[in-house]
Amino acid sequence: MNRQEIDALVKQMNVDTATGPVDERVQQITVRLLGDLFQAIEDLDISQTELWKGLEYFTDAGQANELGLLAAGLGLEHYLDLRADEADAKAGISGGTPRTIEGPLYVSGAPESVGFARMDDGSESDKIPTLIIEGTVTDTEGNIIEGAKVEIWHANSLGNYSFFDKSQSDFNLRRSIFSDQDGKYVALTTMPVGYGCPPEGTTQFVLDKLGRHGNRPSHVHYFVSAPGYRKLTTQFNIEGDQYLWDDFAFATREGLVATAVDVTDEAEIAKRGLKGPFKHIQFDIELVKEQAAAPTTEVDRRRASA
Ligand code: MBD
Ligand code: FE
Repeated sequence: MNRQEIDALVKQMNVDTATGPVDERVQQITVRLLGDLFQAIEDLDISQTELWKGLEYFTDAGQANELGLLAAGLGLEHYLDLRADEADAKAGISGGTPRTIEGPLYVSGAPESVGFARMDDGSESDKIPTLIIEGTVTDTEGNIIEGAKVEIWHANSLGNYSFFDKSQSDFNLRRSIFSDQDGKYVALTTMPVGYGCPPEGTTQFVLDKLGRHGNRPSHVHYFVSAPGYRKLTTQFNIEGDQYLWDDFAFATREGLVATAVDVTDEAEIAKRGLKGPFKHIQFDIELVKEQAAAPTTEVDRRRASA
């Protein structure tokens, strides 16, 4: 079949057969995606068996709750960031901390505090280095922003995230810190280790077919929001990790690489109320003012809440 015949067929089956109210947008997208799919079946001569294997794959991936992970691993989520950057540029918006993907492992409802939070539950304190993350939230002119909500989440020493990993305590390594009167936030936590896709999972199954690994570098996620500013979704990825520029989710970007500095100075350790050496990461955040013509940075997607 040629494209004209395909489009006519899809229209006949999914437009002309309407007998009730139509959601025009859903109809438009459905017709387009089906036409593109039929065209791909033609072009690649996709067999019936291959088609059913594909549908069965989505059943399995959905049942395993891995479709969000798949979207990250296939580059769909990063592509949406590149599109959002492009839309911003077109609207004349520039500056601020770069965005990068949310990923599939955010959980809402983390404990809140002002200025400072300890994020870890202490269960890995003797296994991995202590990490202090701190920074200042400002606008793009360097004016401090007090009361910005800095939501932070990261993995433990095994690359696992609480809630999804039921062996961890509730909200371990997840906190919401409001910037203080100096615009500052400080998080006392443990060094994250990079995530790896479940080796027997549905995402790794596809990555294997593509000859790809399913690893991320060590990283820390952020949502930053403040009244009058555009919500920022970002992460920093940590210098020195072998996957820093080989991230299966394509989230590492210029401007989002952080260096974990070893602090061994006794006075510095004492000042922090710690017992031994720690690692320190400075991650300052610049928010862009909300403006009338700006594309929204809020994304409505299903998220876990606890
Ligand atoms: C992660 O921790 C993550 O950030 C992404 C994008 C995908 C899988 C695990
Ligand atoms: Fe992550």
